Amino acid sequence: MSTPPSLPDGLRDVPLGDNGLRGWQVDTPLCRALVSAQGGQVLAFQARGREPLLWLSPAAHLAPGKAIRGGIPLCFPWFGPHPSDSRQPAHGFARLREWQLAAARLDADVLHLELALQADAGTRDLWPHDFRAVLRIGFGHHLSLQLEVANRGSAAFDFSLAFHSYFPLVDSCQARIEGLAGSICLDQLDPARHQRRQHGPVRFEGETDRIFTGVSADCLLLDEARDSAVRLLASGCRSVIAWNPGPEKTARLVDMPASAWQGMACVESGNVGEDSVSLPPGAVARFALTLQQEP
Ligand code: TA6
Repeated sequence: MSTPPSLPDGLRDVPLGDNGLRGWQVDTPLCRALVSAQGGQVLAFQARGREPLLWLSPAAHLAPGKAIRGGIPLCFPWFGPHPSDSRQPAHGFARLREWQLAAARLDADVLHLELALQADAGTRDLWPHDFRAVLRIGFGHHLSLQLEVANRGSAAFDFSLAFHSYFPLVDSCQARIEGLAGSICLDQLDPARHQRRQHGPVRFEGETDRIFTGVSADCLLLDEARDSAVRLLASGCRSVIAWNPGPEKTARLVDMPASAWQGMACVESGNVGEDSVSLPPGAVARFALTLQQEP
């Protein structure tokens, strides 16, 4: 295990909850943020003079091996249920594993973190491939993430991924996503799983779970009740997922208060389903997301 880097000004190692999780508190002239070592998961981000960018459940589990509901969970190396083994964790294992701090630096008040996760016996039991994943996060006026996946094995492997971002809303029933009109959509709630074309903006009317593939993955989440928006600028990503659990599903989620569905929505950027990635041996793939609050 390499020696962790020294922490620059604006970065502190902190406990998360009281079950042994740890993470880092970011506090710079540009922003404050909180990151969990488990999952390399940004839990909170607030640029100076702005509203919080991300939503974190007040009932989120903060315990080893349990997914943390909120912020930006990283779904990797699969999205959704495991393709063939229902015993496997949903959305892959990356959000459940501890990522190592590989580098940290403060540059012109922007704090840059580099977190790494690489294959070990535990991951190979779940997914028999040698990989190294590096998550680079920039904390400035905006929040930016880059995931780099390297195939360190001798055979190609396929994976899917998503930055599963949770955003706060004044009222999810008065919110919409612009930028997906005309895209092909797979409604996860449609038993027939028919693909259809999205007409107009995506709205959250009760439980909403839609996967858009083959898109540019840039879109805008508008919070109409607050007249504000978050622009998602993605590169290397061709899928967007829109999710709100609605009242019935939320009532079944122990880590989410019953009314919380009205104050949040997920707009996720990645490569899922037919956009999944095949990575040859020795190759590296990069996926990036920048979140900009507007106005
Ligand atoms: O991204 C949408 C989705 O796949 C939904 O189907 C729902 O399961 C959501 O992710 C949350 O998943 P999680 O495992 O974090 O509870």
